[in-house]
Amino acid sequence: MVSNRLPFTVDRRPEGVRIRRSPGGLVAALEPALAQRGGVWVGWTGAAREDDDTAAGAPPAATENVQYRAVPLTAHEIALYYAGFANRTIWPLFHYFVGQTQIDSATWRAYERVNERFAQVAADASDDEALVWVHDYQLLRVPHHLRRLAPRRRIAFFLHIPFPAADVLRVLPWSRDLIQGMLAADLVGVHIPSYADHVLTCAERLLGCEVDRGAGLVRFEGREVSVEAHPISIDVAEVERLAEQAARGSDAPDTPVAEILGVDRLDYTKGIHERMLAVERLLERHPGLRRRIAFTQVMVPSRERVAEYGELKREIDETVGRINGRFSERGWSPIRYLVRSLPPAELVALYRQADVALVTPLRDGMNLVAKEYVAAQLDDDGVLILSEMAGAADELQEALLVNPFDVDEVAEALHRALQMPRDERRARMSALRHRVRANDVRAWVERFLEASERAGLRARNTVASPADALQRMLAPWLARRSTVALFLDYDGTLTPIVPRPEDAQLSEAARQTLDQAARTPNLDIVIVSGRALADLQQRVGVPGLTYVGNHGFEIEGPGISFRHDELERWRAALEAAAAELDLLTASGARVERKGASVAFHVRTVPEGERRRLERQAEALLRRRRLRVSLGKGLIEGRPPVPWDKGHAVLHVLVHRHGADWPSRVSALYIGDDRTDEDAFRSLEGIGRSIRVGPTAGGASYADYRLPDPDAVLVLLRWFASGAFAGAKS
Ligand code: ADQ
Repeated sequence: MVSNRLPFTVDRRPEGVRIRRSPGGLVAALEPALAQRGGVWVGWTGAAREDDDTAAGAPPAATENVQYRAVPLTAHEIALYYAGFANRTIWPLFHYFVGQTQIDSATWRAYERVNERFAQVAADASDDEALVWVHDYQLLRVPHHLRRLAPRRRIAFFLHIPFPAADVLRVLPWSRDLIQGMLAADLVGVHIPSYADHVLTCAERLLGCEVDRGAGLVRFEGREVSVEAHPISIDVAEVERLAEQAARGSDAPDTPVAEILGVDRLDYTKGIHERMLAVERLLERHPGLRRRIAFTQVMVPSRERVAEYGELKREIDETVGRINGRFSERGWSPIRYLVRSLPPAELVALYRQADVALVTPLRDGMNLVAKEYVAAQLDDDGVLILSEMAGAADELQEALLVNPFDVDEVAEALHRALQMPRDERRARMSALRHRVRANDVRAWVERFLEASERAGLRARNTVASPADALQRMLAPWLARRSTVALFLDYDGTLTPIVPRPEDAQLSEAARQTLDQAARTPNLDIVIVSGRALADLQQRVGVPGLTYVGNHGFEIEGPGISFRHDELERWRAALEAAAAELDLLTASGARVERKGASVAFHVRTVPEGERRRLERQAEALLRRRRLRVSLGKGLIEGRPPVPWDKGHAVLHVLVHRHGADWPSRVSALYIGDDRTDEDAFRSLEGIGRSIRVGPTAGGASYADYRLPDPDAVLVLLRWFASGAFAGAKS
């Protein structure tokens, strides 16, 4: 189990540190399930690493079958990752508070770092037989990092808050990273079908994944990921037991005052303020109800580290004061207001006594208070007024459903609830109770675990070829145009990366496929490289193809022969720089004259000397006013003209197919390297692109991914066979 918080809280008291188990149905359901199977719970203790008295930093000893592993966080990390990205960026955005969403790359980086650390602890605590269940919005990137560290782990993810529509999610600069993060799991669980739909749409629209809506599947990085709705529930038996006790305790005769109840974590998504206004509206419109109703709002303070929550508290205080000031009479105030956490027995007693529960979040993943209130109505009485923006509204259709933003509508629903005939109340409540009892939280845990098993097994059985999946995605796009222009980078795309560039040889299989492709009708193959043109032509050696060398400065192929104008002007500077670099080769460095550029290879230089040499070479190239780029074990100087692989690709397309090529040609670029990103970017929206291999840092302009040159070869074979043309029908 991996969750932001471990299932207990650490209280610091004068007499020492006290560890309390977290109350709540979820922990009560998850722990026994974990204990039954034997497992580890990974999470944060809630204390900063700096104030690490052993008890606060380290989790308590294992209980029965469950061990705890703490993920240490510094106060700075807590501020950025937890109070920052999780609670000021994801929380508001996923609840449709777009204007309140903070966009800050520093908090994003901290979130990524902390998620990586959680994944590391989870990887160390599990093996390939284990199922790792990751929880919630604080840990959306954990499946991604875990998959990288332990590719064969079975991973399930459950999101406890809403998953927003694609148009909302895309506001976030890191929206793709978040979806990719989740989709590294075998199963992604959400509360209700509309959230699952949003996940599928986001995977399709923001990542270009192939999606099977009927089956609830996303094909992502060669794996099939299930996306399913699993509405969470509560510990029904426990609520019923407490309600039973409460009933016995309260034998006071029916009071003439109708009790209305609100219970929430203090949070702006819960609509507490709007709810107060609805009570005010009720009293304005129906003066006869004065002295006859009492509204009790219970709130647990939460996230006190986040500034917005303090402001909200002040705002609610003021409104309660104003409304009570306006309507109170001797011996009666309309609003009673408790700010603290109540023990479960007291909370359930309040539920049991309340005639009406007002559960009106502006947006809520599920909302357990609604279900708890229903479960506590042992005599099937009481009315639930429920926001249609809560996930719970999907199941609890017999409640009075309201739009929580519409103060008039909520006031009218309250009025209706207070007037509702007993028969109607019982009919509605018994239907609701039946529904809640049928889906207890233990059943939810079991169902989710079974679904995870199924998804994990399927993921192991279907070793889907990533190239096959890509073909299916590309086919409809290819079918719209008559010709395909396929651009292929050389190193890392057609051949695996090797320690010494001079050893990168094209496999015989790849050469034969290229040879066949050169003769395929309506297929135009272009090989692109940073290598010198002559070197590239000699290495590939297939006639009839177009070759782009030197990052685009030289192009040759059927009907095209191009050298960038500026090349001649810079030839002397390039040669002079190369001659100077020759003088630095004593310790094993090597100079490569590539025609349009000069490369200085330092991979073979002893570690200790490398940095100094690199700095010297860089300074020397800059003195010659060349553009310097740093590769792995390599420094390169190029003419400082705005020309790169992206420009070259467009030049080939325009030269060969005319300026209006996009209406007739499907241009597809496959590359693995930073310099290929220029081409991906040029083709954004007018062509398509595929990045090969993992990207350090994650970000890429490419539309799709392929894992390695082998997968590229599979795709290339498909093109060479001409089958893409068949896709047109
Ligand atoms: P929360 O936003 O915390 O949960 P909710 O589902 O209502 O919201 O759960 C709140 C819990 O806190 C309830 O069990 C309630 O009894 C308890 N609680 C509230 N006020 C209390 C008080 N004053 N004293 C004691 N206990 C109190 C997130 C999502 C929800 C989703 C859950 C579970 O935001 O949409 O339902 O996770 O997935």
